[in-house]
Amino acid sequence: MAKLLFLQDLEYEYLGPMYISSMLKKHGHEVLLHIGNKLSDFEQTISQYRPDFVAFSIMSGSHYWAWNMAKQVKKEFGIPNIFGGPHPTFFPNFVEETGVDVIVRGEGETACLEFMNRLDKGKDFLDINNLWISRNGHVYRNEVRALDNDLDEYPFPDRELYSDLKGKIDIKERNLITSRGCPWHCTFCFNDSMRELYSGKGKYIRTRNIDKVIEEAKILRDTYNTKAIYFSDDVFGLDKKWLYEFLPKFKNQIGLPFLCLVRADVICKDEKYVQCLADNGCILVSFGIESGNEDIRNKMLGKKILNSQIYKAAELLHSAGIKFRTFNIIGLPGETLEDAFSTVKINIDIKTDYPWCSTFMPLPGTKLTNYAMDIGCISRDFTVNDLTPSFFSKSNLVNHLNIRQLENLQKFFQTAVLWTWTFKIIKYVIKLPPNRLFTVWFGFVYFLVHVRAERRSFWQTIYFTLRNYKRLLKKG
Ligand code: B12
Ligand code: SF4
Repeated sequence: MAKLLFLQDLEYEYLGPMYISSMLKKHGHEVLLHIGNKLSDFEQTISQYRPDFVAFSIMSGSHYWAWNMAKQVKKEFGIPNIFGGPHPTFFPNFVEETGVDVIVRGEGETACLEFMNRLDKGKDFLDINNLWISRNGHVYRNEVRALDNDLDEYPFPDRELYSDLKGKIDIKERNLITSRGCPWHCTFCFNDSMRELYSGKGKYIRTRNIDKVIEEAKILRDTYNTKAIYFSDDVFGLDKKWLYEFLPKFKNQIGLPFLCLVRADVICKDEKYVQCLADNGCILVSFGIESGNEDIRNKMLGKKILNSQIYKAAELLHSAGIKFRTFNIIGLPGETLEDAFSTVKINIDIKTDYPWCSTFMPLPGTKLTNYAMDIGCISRDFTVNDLTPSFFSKSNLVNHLNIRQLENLQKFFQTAVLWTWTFKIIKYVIKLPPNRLFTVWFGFVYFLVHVRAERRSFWQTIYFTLRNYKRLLKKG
């Protein structure tokens, strides 16, 4: 039996580590997760538990903290580290950074199990697929293995992994995933790169067995006192036949309200879809508008959704009584103020219940970032380590017309959409230099929208925000 200790800064249940953990525990290994901020928060657990490796699940922008922590753990305790998640998947050269030992690319259940089995048997692991290993100045790079075709072979995510959070934060609503993969090719999304990574390595889109999903939902409801389920599939119900069989069963056997992610074109191509969501307990859907300018949305972002489809989808959702949240991006390469205003306008027109907006996050290597480099608003030597830690903090674009005003508009986006009379004033206010007051105002409105959209408890969300504020917005 080998021992793994996940360290995490954000007080949030990540599905990735929970999937890894259940797989490892099923095969007799030990896994623990501890949430904290400074080394001193972890010292006692590390000394008592003595893991073989410390593990981190990381995203680009938020990887600095993990990297720093891994170095400190190694220095103080001599314990090596392993990193997984989107950041090492898409930026595997992270393995070359000081102090990094092992990274895992792509889906991690089987790879991590093989790794732990080898540790347990005292065998070397330099040749395990999906793993890149840094040792004695040399990097061992292994290919990704074929995707596991049957997601039902995985045990359910290990919800006990986050027992640390019990009583600390409000988890009335839990994430559950019914499928993996997405067939679209939006240029700003990880799916495009993920599909490329796995090209020729098996079926990319996989859907779980209906009864297994129901069984997992039952556990969430009965054992974990879950009050609502967030289906966190990239696009929920891609397979309509599956969906129309699943939802009535979900309503009859589980009866919990649910939230999900959809696409405006999927909604309006089939009226039965919205009705079926509404009839079976859907309380909120979220979908991406990204930009109000159709050319930006479709030519630059590859979204392939028309304005008319967005208007139609909103109409259908309003009449079915389902509230919706829209995702938007401001500060896209080459975007003018007028383009950004059109994004605000379309959200006002369709009466979005919960607008959401970030600045554009230029992940190096994506088509969109290459375009930003081509038109000169990001320097050619921009690396992932230059990213601001959050897409709510500051735009990474330089030499871009009106970028400071666009950055300010992101801070006032929700205000302008929800209280439309402010839009005219905001157009003037954003001409002022970015400042702390704007950030504080953004934080306040974001908080209100979040609490209402996800039906979070007001006080527990305040508590969470205060505890995690720095971690969300600062590097390291
Ligand atoms: C839910 C979610 C969040 C949640 C939870 C994060 C999480 N990791 O679960 C929250 C709200 C915290 C979040 C925040 C952010 N997110 Co987010 N989020 C997602 C989302 C929608 C789902 C994640 C999920 O549950 N996937 C399902 C599980 C099963 O997959 P997984 O997490 O990838 O895990 C598998 C593998 O990666 C691997 N693995 C993961 N961890 C580990 C660890 C080890 C040791 C091993 C061996 C393997 C391993 O094995 C797992 C099982 O196969 C994804 C999109 C997506 N569909 O993945 C974006 C996504 C992960 N987010 C993304 C980003 C950029 C962010 C932010 C960094 C944005 C920002 N700059 O502000 C912030 C971070 C803020 C902060 N300071 O922490 C990007 C990451 C891109 C990248 N290159 O890193 C994604 C991919 C969306 C996108 N833009 O395309 N996010
Ligand atoms: S539809 Fe959504 S999940 Fe799919 S590629 Fe586009 S942005 Fe990504």
